[in-house]
Amino acid sequence: MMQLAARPFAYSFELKSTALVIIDMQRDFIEPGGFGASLGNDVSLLSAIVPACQRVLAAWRAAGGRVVHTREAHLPDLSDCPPAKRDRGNPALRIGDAGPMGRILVAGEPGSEIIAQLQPKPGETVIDKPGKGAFHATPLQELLQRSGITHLVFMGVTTEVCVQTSMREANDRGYDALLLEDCTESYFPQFKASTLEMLRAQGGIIGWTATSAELLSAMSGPQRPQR
Ligand code: C5J
Repeated sequence: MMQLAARPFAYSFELKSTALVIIDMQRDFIEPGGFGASLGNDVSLLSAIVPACQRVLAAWRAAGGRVVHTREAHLPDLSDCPPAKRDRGNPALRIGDAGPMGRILVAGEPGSEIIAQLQPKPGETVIDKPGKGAFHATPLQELLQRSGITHLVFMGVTTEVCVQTSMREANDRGYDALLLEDCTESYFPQFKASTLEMLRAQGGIIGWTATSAELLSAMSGPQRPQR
């Protein structure tokens, strides 16, 4: 059992029953010239978390922990994209339109790929999700249950959209979920700050938050289990 300093109180987990879930670290959200940038967002805010994510992913892999990557990616015929999602508002580019890195949020397009620095390794799970949450219309719950996973450590983007939705879905399904504060980001700093607050309010009503340093310290400490 490992325990780390976290908010609102300590978070305990066993590596064998915990998955690291990396939400939507895709080129279109994070790299200049992608979908996020084309909407006028400052993507440097998001790319700033990449080194911290890399440190956590490297330590998690070295410890032999289970890794799940998600991508927000629709089928090429958009049959899994409800009109309510595609038609919302009046953006310059809609899901499925040709953007700077291929068709926006469509599986197999360059922009929907995970950034090079966090590329999945063979054996790691990659889930394409049509919604904001990682559980909605995906096999994630079944995969986690089959592997005896009860705890989830989250990183990724964006904090208040796909990360928060996934954490709330995880909470409803009975997982103990932790979000790494410096491994998640939003195009809107005030939304990130509010999301961290609301997730851990009321005694951790949705889950816990901690820094990557706090997690890495717990993983390198004397409590590290022999597997
Ligand atoms: C958004 C996401 N922001 N991955 N997707 O549309 O948070």
